[in-house]
Amino acid sequence: MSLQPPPVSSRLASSNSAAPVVAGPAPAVPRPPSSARPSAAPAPAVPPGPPPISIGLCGATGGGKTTFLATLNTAIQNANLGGDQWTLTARDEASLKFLREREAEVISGRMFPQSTTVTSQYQWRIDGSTAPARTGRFRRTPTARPISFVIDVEDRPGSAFLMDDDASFKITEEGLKRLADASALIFIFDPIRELDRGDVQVRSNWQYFSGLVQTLGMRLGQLGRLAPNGRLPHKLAVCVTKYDDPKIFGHAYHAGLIDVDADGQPHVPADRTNEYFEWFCGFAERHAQDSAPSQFLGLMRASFQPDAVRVFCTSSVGFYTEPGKEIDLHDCWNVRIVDGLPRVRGRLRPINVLEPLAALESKISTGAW
Ligand SMILES: Nc1nc2c(ncn2[C@@H]2O[C@H](COP(=O)(O)OP(=O)(O)O)[C@@H](O)[C@H]2O)c(=O)[nH]1
Ligand SMILES: [Mg+2]
Repeated sequence: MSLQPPPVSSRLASSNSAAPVVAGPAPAVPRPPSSARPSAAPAPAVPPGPPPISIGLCGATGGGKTTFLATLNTAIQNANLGGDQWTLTARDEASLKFLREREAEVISGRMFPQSTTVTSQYQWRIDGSTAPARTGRFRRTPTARPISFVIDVEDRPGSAFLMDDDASFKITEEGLKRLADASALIFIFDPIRELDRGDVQVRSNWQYFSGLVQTLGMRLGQLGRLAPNGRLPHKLAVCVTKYDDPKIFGHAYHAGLIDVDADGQPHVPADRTNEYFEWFCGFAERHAQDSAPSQFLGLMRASFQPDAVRVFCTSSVGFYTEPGKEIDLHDCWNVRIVDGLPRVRGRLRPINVLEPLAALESKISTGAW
């Protein structure tokens, strides 16, 4: 394995230690399934099974929300190859169609999903176990716990989260209600947006997050559903994604924030994700010439219960490894540009796609992440 670090082109920020996010004692009860569906079609009969956990999938346009969903089944199959035992089952035709079409597109076609223009609702049942398989992803869990849950998630255009009358896509009243009623939010934080926006008028991740948080706060406050300390009641997984991108990876590696795991894939250790996020915000602020990334951190910490937030370092495509060889850290970007468009280069190896969902389920069902 070539462990020589990739070159670094600019100075690195020093890493700050972040307060660890610890589990709180009180488990929240999953909300009952919402009867609302965005389409005008009559709601189908609810299939038997565990009650859905309603998850609001949020984040800026182009951040990787649809890719995250499109790679979920591959994440599950890869975890099974590593010793876990998970199944993913679509609960309705639309969810099945998305799974089959997007997976074929990204695996066989090596294409990323087209940009999302309408809102679609999906429900997938996930069954598995945290059994401490020797080589499995979830091997840190001391005792086995059978897991069975349904995620109920909507994929919508990112501009919806600006909550702005001028935005190109305006969220419906029903969509807003579903986000307010959701047990959990997943916010896909797009680091490339921060690095590329420069001083042009491209909105930061913080503006999307702020639109979402402020609007939900007002809505839930009006309904008397904020926590006694004024915070939102949701569990929050912030997926800081695309860390595979060469604009970030070499810098993060040199900052000592990346380990190469037994599976040969570079990971940010699970107990250092807050540190990674803080490091990235400092790094990005030198490119962006404003303080939006730090504003994001501040808003994240102030708007949710401290034990209700967890940061994940996600790459939906993972890292490239030449078949039959070990990873070359100088040449491991799993994306290549063909005719100006990004294409998946090799085998798909999603990192921290299944994990945030399993962690949210655990937090909601047991009170512990
Ligand atoms: N490097 C890298 N790029 C990604 C990843 N996921 C998505 N992308 C890129 O981000 C683009 C937008 O992704 P998409 O899922 O459509 O974003 P959405 O608008 O939030 O749904 C894709 O076309 C890819 O170029 C990832 O894991 N790594
Ligand atoms: Mg999308």
